[in-house]
Amino acid sequence: MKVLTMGEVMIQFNSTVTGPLRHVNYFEKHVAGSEGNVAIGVKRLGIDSAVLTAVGGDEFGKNILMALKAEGVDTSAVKVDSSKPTGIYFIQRGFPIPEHVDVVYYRKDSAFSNLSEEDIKDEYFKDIDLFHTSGISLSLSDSARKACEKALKICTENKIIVSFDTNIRRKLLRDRKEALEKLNLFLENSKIIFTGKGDLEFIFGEKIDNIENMADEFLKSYCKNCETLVVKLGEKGSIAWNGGKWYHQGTFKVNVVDEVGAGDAFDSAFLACYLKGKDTQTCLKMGSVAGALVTTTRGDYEAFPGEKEIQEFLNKVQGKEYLR
Ligand code: KDG
Repeated sequence: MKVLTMGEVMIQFNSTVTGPLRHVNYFEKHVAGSEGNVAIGVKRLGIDSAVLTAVGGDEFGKNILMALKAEGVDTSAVKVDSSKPTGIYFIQRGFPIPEHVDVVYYRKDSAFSNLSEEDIKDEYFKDIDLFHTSGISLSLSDSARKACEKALKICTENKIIVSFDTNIRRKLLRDRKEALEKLNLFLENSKIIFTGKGDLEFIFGEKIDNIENMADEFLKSYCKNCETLVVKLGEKGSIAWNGGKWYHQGTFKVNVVDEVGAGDAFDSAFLACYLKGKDTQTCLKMGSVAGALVTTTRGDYEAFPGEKEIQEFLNKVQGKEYLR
């Protein structure tokens, strides 16, 4: 089994203290970016992976390649574009809203944003069972979106399972109309779709009372070929629709240090379980464990568990999972 993910892998500068960035003197440097996180996550759970991305020929690009290789992710579909910079971003904590995390991007005109259809080669899809990307990649630039759409076409022609996370980033999309225009092809053609309560509210332009009703509406209106829809609800857990039935999963209580990356950890564990043929309830539970564990350290993927660690965690917390 092999997964190919497509998206911008970046360098994250993670504030070690709270407050406005102008007064933060110390940052931790991490490799991050949603789809790269998923490639690392599934690999830690024993599924081979590759990432289709572009980095600059700079030190940060080298850093990303080093990290992906160290995790055993296949980097043969990584383009090194020496004429463009690697995307970077900063995490500001607790300001101006206490407990809140703000993300500040420096990724305009980055190597990945300049990726185009010509960069998408058939050979990248050889031996691939599942392709995963997200709304972030579709929002970065027209050329990156067209490149993703070419990847989608190759997947459809070769019957590769397509998995998609709506991952709406409000700093990258103006409004729901733009979001729907850009995400539409992937919503229509993906077999597995991950979303979140916030993303559904953005897409429908209204607050949600009943999450299942809203998710049903989402499926009916936009997700023609979807077989599994997963809605991540943060500390309220997650639900999944599959085979005409809804499944529910609570969250695990951990000491949260950094919640960025939790959604990607969830997707990775869910997908790894899915590819191993596990049932939807088990996939949800594994997603929930991985999502909880990565929040216990700074950085998006460092605390992503392997099979053994998931078991150790479950043995310890058995019976203590709960819907908050
Ligand atoms: O899911 C975590 C990502 O959001 C983070 O690493 C940055 O990929 C990122 C993005 O575009 O927001």
